[in-house]
Amino acid sequence: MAPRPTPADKFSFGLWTVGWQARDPFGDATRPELDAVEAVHRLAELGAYGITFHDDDLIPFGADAATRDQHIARFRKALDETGLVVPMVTTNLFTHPIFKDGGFTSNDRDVRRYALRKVLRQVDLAAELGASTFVMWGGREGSEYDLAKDVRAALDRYREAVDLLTQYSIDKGYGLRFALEPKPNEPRGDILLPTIGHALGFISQLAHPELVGLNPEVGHEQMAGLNYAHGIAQALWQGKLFHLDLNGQRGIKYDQDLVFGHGDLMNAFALVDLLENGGPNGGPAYDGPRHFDYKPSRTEDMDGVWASAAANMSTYLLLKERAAAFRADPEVVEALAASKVGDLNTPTLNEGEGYEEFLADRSAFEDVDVDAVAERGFAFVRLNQLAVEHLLGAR
Ligand SMILES: [Mn+2]
Repeated sequence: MAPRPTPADKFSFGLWTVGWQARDPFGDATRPELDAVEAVHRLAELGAYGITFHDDDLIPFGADAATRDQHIARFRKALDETGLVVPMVTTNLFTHPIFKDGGFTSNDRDVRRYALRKVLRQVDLAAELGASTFVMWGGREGSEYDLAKDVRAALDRYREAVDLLTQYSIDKGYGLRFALEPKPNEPRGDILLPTIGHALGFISQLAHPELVGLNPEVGHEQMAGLNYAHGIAQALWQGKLFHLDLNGQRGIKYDQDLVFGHGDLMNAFALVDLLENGGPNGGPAYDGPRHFDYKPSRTEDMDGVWASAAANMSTYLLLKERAAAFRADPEVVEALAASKVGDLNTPTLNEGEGYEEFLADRSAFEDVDVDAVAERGFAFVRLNQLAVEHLLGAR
């Protein structure tokens, strides 16, 4: 039996996920439009705690002020009725044709100024709805042709935009944190800030790096052939895991946005173990929303949409159960010790030891029996097989 989620599990969904009508580059929509109010109610019934949205998911692009207010009021009423919260909002600088060469980094200055105004308006709405995180996925910030984009100038303009947004949030007292979402490609041939590492490097160049972190997505890192759990670990290590997008991806291909765990299940297991058990004293390493940014496959009808939404949450909870059982298994504890996993926490140098003392320590070098040390096995495969057995319910 799959465990049932409750709001305490902090599961959240993008409005654009369950609301996706399944238009793709080769085919028309296979599902009807989903009203935002219905999405709020259905997600609450399924046990989610939060809903997130791009400005254009809730309010049609170009809507006048009265229409905009109506959409926001209906949405707020649904939130009040269900208790669902809005922990994060994001912005759409990719759908409208004006953003065909990007928003913050378009070669056209008029587009850049328009994009920044659009985002400032959404920052106001984020604060109004009580969100604490503002995500920015720069899907169109990039190029197809290397000579057509001055990447250093584009990064200057990207920085200029993020610096303005952080200063605005500070001056308004919004208390927002901004989270950049890396992706290597799609829809652009090459997107700026393509990976967690690129984005971390960019953040170090900002006016307020303390207010800017990451929103890494499973599939986006895997599209670049990278290890998502490793990327999340580095983001945690640098205090930059502000938010995350959970989904599934099967290898280096187009962005699949499958249900969480429906791609690399072993990596998803390691990820959940890290998030839930990787903190100090074995507690959670991350306390933010467990946010799903997936797309119900084009083959599914509306019943399939809600079944797939529930699948994300039950897969996460099952992996959390399996990870707890893995950590509690005495044989795993022994295997972790045999693999010296915990030993990596011991500093390489002795306390107070500088390079002079270190160079004088013959036991560290001159007297080492290199052949004997080289013969030691690490037994990593045994440890991994224990993880597989827990994952398959054999333990
Ligand atoms: Mn994606």
